[in-house]
Amino acid sequence: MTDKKFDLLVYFDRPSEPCFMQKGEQKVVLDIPETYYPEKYKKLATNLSNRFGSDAERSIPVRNIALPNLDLPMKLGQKEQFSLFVPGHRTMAAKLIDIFVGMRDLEDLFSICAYCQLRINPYMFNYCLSVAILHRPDTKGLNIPTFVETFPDKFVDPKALRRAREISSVETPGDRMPVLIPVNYTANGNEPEQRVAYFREDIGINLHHWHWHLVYPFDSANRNIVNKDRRGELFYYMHQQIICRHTAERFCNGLGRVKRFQDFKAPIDEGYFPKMNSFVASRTWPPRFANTVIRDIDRPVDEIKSEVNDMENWRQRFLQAIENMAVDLPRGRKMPLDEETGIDVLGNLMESSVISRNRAFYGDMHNMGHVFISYSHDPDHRHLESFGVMGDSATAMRDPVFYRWHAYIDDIFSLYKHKLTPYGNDKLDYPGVRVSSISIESSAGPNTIGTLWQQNTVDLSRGLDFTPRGSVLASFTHLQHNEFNYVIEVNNTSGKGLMGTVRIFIAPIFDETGQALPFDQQRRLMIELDKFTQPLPAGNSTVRRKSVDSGVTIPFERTFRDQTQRPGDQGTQAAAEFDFCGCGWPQHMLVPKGTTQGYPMVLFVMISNWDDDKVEQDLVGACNDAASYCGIRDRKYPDKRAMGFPFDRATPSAATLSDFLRPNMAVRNCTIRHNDTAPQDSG
Ligand code: CUO
Repeated sequence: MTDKKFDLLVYFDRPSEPCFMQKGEQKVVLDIPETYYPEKYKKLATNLSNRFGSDAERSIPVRNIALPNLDLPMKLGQKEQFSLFVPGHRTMAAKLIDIFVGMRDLEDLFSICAYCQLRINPYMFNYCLSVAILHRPDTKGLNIPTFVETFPDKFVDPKALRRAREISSVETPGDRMPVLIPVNYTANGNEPEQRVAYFREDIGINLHHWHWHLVYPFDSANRNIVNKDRRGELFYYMHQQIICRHTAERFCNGLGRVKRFQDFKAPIDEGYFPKMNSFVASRTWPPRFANTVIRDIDRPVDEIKSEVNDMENWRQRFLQAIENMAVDLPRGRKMPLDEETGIDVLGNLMESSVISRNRAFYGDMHNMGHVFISYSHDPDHRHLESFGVMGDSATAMRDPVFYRWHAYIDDIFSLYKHKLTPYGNDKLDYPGVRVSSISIESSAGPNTIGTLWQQNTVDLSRGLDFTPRGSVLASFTHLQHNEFNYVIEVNNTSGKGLMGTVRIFIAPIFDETGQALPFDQQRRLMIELDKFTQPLPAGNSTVRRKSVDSGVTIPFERTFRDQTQRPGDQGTQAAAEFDFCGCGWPQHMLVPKGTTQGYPMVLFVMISNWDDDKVEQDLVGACNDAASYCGIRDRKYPDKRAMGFPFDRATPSAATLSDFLRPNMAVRNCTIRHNDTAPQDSG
């Protein structure tokens, strides 16, 4: 550990203020080589460093290095929006990531950052530096401040931000009251989709999605950054789980499943008015009116020229590949889609990432779906508008159409899964292990989970450029549930100790019309709640597991990176582990909202044979508590089975979930009961 890597954090403070201004609460200034000042500041260089350095507590010397060619990433204006989904932006970002990752030591990295911070688009700069920090060996364990703190404009109602600015200008830090971020500010009850706005616009969910795409970039000149174990499969699975979770929320709120966005020529029924302002671009995020149709894009400014027909062609090629269970490779070769790796190959083709086996042929279907939708209000740039929220991984989940698009993508993956041989007893059963029951222990009553509204705060000060210093808290309302335990009764009849993987899922029982869900539909709505390895002593035993220990979630304080909750001192192993692990479904959204009367769901548990699941690797020091949706940094995915096992494949012989059960599985009907009263303070 060196101090140098912590210095990089200055670049996450006040992202659009030039880096020669004082940074952070510790009043740091950078001693920047004169040649680094852009033309517009050059004349003032000496003056500026005196002005911002006069009461500084620390000065960081910036090494004068030979600068690489930055023409490509500098093509994007500093006041523009940046989207990972826009091919041109991706290429620029890939180049910049490559430069950051390639810097020979931290001093050089720090130096190139100073130069870039004064010239490069702040969103792109932040993204590329974050990716570099996650992938350079010498920056391991460095805390990247949560994105909501750096760019609160991507998550928070602008009225609340304006109020925060006022407060920071007129009140001293000790006197500042939290600013209230309202709930339900993007539409009223006439818009049915508004019933699930608490899910779509949840800050934690959007942070998770942004973080996931940060950990799994799809473009980089350095293939190792992209080529992670089963990343294509994880793209499929993490987004599939988002769709399951969103569907359950819809059912709890009297909404049906989303209509897949598969007719590219049909109007998109849902409108979305994000009501957010971009600080950097000084623009309002454009809305999409109801019944907008996606159209061919011709935007020279973004170097995009693409036709809706391209999407149709790519889709046809996917359907053909799945039909043939083989993909076309360049130069006429074919590659079979096998049981083991087919989904991973398809995931990379579909997203698509640079490790797509044939981007020229299968194109860029998923990313361009985001692009077509996000430019549907101004496909030829005649109104000089930038992209809508679907164009940014930090904001895309706010828009109802996100779920329609990803549900369709998921349907295509599911066509492939349907082609696979159903799991037989050899895969499903675990001879010698009998699960007699699963139940829920909670304060809400037996087999009942209580949900409620809770209020919490996030510190906005880091993102309020050009305002006086000191913390400015914003208080927001989010869904929460009371902690509960799973209690699983197991009988190991083998006569010796065994190891098992416990897999816990929950799913709706009825569809939107009140009909019992057939198994083939219900299995696709199975939400993974937890997965863990468990020693099973011979004979009867009881496994008791806390909801907060879930293998899909990270704790609330880690989603929001409340620095007061950090364990250990800065630089210690404990702090380092805490720091990296920002990817993970937010714990407060583990279970669906339920209803005030009590929403019926079915809880499922399976114990599989660990010998068939285990991946031999050293996990010491690895962040692995939210591995199901995020994998483990620099390690293999820690479960050999297909993601979503045992529900990822169809089982035509089972009409109901009961038909599917084996002796090593158990189910329990349970109830999610929502307390719809004013939010409780988390404190
Ligand atoms: Cu995460 Cu479409 O991939 O948003």
